[in-house]
Amino acid sequence: MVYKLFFLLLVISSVYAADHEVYRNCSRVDLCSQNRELERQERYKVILEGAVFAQEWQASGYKPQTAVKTVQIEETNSSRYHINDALDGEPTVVNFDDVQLSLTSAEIYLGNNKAVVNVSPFSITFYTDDVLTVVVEGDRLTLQKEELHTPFTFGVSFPQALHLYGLHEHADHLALQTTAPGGVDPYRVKTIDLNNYELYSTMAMYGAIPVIYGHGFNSTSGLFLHNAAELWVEITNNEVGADAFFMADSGALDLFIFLGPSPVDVVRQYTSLTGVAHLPPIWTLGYHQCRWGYADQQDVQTVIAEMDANDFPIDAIWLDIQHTQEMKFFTWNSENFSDPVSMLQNLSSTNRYLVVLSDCHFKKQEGYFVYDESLANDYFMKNLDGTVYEDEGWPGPSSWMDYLNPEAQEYYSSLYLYENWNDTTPTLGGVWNDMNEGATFNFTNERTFPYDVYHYGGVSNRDIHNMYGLLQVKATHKGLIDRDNGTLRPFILTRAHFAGSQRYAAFWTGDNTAQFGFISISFSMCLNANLLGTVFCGADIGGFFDEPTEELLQRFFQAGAWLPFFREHSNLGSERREPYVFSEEVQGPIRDAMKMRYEHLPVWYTLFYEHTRTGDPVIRPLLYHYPDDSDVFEIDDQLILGRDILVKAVDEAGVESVRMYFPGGEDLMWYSAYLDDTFYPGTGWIDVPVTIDRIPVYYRQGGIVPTKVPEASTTAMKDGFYVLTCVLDNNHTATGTLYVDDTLSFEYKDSQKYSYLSLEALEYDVVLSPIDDSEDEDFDIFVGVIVTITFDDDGKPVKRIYTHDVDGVPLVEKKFQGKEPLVIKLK
Ligand code: NBV
Repeated sequence: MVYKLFFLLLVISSVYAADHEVYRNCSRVDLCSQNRELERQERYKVILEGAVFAQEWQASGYKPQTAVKTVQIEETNSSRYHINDALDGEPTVVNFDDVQLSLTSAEIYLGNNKAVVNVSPFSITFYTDDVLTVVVEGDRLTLQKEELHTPFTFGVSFPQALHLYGLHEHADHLALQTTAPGGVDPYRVKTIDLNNYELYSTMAMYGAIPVIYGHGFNSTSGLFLHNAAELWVEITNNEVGADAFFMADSGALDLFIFLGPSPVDVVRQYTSLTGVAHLPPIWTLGYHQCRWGYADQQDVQTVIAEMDANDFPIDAIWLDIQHTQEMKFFTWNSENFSDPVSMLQNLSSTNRYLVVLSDCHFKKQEGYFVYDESLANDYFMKNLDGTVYEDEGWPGPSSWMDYLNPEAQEYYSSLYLYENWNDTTPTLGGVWNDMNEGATFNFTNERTFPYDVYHYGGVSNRDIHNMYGLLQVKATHKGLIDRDNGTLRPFILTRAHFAGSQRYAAFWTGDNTAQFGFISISFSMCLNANLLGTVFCGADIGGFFDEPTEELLQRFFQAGAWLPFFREHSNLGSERREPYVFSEEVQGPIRDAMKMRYEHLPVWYTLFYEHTRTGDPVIRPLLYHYPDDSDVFEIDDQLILGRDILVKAVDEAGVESVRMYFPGGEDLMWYSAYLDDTFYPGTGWIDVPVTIDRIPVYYRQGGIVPTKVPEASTTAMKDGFYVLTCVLDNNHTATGTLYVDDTLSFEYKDSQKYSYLSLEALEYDVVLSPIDDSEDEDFDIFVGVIVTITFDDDGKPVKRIYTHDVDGVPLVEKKFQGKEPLVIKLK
């Protein structure tokens, strides 16, 4: 009864605007209000005498040479907390080419980069090819010491930048807006369960990635503050050049500077430090059906049956908190989920997976094994006086696992083992770690942990608040790896995320609202995350809060199908909105959007693989591939999937056309992905007609897009043949890539069992050839259909569809296998 009342209150309190009484603005947080208007003045002197500049850190991985610099500024005998776990191992160090010391400066040379430490006024300036790109300003540097923590501030300017990007997570435009006293609050970077988040706001949200990039013509650079305390960042966009003023609540001033010089370089430099996602199991790239409200095992079966009966592809169904016994994670509700194993077997017989929610707080109840064992072993977070920290969570009074404690991590991981989590099987293929910002139901403290709670080793939450979620998913990830003896790739969805979380989990943009603006903001937020290495991102299709109109739902599906993580989800008590509950008229465009997603799974999978090699984003803002076209620097309601597929979100009701930007210049054509012979040159803004049936999606001329015929699930599609659509450029060539492996295991990594192919079309030849020398003999690749698009002398597209080669041999009879290139002659 108590819980029912609580749910009711939650639903009623949803008024679709964040509660500004609960969530503090700058004026209510000392760190921000006391530092924001800090005067510029010289406070510190650099003593160069005896200084040693011997080496610099160098990121490991695919190594853009010499582009990552570190700067650490600390008091003598400092007690500042330095975080672990964000970096993907220790970066390697390299020697500088030269260091020149004078009375006024130290000049440090490496490759085409130079760093200069200026004594007075103190600053550190970075140059690439003699162009000044990053300035760490000494006149806004402060190192403070409070009784319980160590705040600091510093300014950084990007003299070449026209815009700044990063500082994820905010429901804002991709290009950061100017903030200033009397105007917009600084960007707050703190993991918070921001209920009812608003559009175009600088308020803190679930994720916190303290990375900022500056981008202008021919120049991109960036900075990563390796620190997990709360931050506020004031942004000033000047006519040319942009500044950021960082106010940090605690911890160390530990910076990595990225010297680019292109957007591709900075992203690779950052991901070479903090790591990349491993390949997701392919089913996680399919469609996920979720709602807070699948309350019994029968519902699970019915939803899957209805999706099948109505021809909607699906790979996974999700259970929210209701699957548990009294909100005790790692248990099943004995009444409504009385036979989970049968439920899982049923799912498995349809090739579908289950994902279930598991939070990080545990019911304070004697007899609940997780609580008892954690208490006995000292695995919970503490108050200053050493007692166990307790607050309100789902189950009522709860305690939170202290993942900083290595033994607690190990214990938490072990909970995922089949022998510890009763009635689970590999069909329970994924785990959803929600509320791991440290969300609590304590409204007096912004619904999150207070700072005076403590972790293992007496570390204050203040010093690691933003990485609590990272620590949890790290343990979940290990748990799932161990559970399946390293044979299956884990899938985890996390709400909180930090630098490095990408190595373990996908994330979604949390509790959004059923409004059109939340469609385009999902593009903007996921693009930002993709630039910061956190590629596996999606949004609740339809909007979590409120009820979408049918048109809104259709548009959300159409856009969401082009985000890496593709899931419908809705609030408790919302109306059912599985695609099949609507009239056939409404279902049609949704079904088409979902099938379009499944059709393009080879593209998604290949891009995720390429991300594991390079750190490149899967979805990209236009500026990533067109870095010198300043018209695209602020576009964030369009994305490019990889290099070749341009997508525009339709985020207004009742529109008959949308304004869309086509990049690349007049010699580059963008051809309709629906193969309906519409196309546009890359000459900029164009009004593109739209109907409710589909949103604008275009293939880049010069690209080859590998697809498959969509079926009911990714498993059903596994052995299907490929369709290669080649949009030939003006030289009659096109190129692409295709990656294939067993879709589920780590053999691609551990034993090089994969095929990674380059695709080349030249006139009437299409050639598939291996890029690497891998152990690829297990994979037969059939190309059943080749579509070529050429442009005739009048500039009109000509589409040809081939199912046979020039000798009349059906294409499906020719397979790529092993290491020999496969040449297909069409004419
Ligand atoms: O577990 C319930 C919800 C979940 O459906 C949603 O996706 C999360 O973002 N969860 C938040 C807790 C809600 C607390 C009010």
